[in-house]
Amino acid sequence: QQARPRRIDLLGVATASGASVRGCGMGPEALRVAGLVEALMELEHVVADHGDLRRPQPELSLDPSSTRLPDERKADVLDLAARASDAGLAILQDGYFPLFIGGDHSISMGTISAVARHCAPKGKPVHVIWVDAHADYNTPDTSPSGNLHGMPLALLCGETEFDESFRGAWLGRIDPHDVTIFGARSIDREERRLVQARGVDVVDMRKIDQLGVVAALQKVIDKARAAGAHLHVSFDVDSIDPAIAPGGGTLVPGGLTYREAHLVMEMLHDSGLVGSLDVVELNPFLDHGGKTATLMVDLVASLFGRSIMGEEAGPVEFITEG
Ligand code: NNH
Ligand code: MN
Ligand code: MN
Ligand code: MN
Repeated sequence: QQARPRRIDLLGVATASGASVRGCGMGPEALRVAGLVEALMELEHVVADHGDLRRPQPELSLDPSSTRLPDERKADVLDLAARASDAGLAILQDGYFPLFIGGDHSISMGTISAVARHCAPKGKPVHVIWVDAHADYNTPDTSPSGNLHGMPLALLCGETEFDESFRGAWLGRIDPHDVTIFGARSIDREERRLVQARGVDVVDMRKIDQLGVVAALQKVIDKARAAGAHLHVSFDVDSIDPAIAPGGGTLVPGGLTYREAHLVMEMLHDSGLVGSLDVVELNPFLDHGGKTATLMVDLVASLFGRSIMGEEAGPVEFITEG
């Protein structure tokens, strides 16, 4: 059980340049409108909102063929990742909890880079739990879509340099063995090969169904605790079942239920290991009246200590003996 209150530093990255569908650049604002800051303050945390990183978008001409070119979108992704990395590092070095709100999942190239840069000099291991319907472990060679939000984990794990711009000093790296993909149910063929070859831990939806979410997640928490790791949670809204979280551009059926998603956050809170969080891929344009945004605010509140019976109840004891 972590001590309260915490100082939480909110940083939006307002972009959809890594995604196939426009709209998740509005994600940070929707989370604020849904009451993110108020929910954290209600839990007695102190919140500092740094506002949003964004890139000025060049004016599109009336020529219908003139949409944003892939190279321009890539430049957006790289620039915003670099800036998110520097801003996140500054927050961590001040001793605060960075809460990154996207934006598409390409922003995690920067946010996790920040965590790696912060922890590496101190010899502190990092474990990343990537809660997502997808593995996001494509490279430009394996990606069927070319969308950069399908590639951040591969990049962070050093699969590819992409190009010169990725050799910048800003890029902190992580080891594929220090990553757990949780909730996956859509992995591309070549991507799956890569994930298996690198030994990335994949807790897919079938495993969650068979083991139950408690046992499946407890393994991840135990591993992170044994390593003495800083646990980074990268939460893609499409991990949740589309029936209750329609506000995403790449929905896949068969996701986490309402209570499974909350239990994940409640157990992560009780672990006391979580040091940083991403909430990504919320697309307010596709959401149904703020349903997904509101759900995400409630899930973040669970991660920061909201519980049904209040904190006096303490964490539930699990019977672990067989
Ligand atoms: N795997 C697909 C791709 O690389 C889909 C990625 N889309 C996501 N990832 N939303 O979380 O294009
Ligand atoms: Mn993702
Ligand atoms: Mn996804
Ligand atoms: Mn290793």
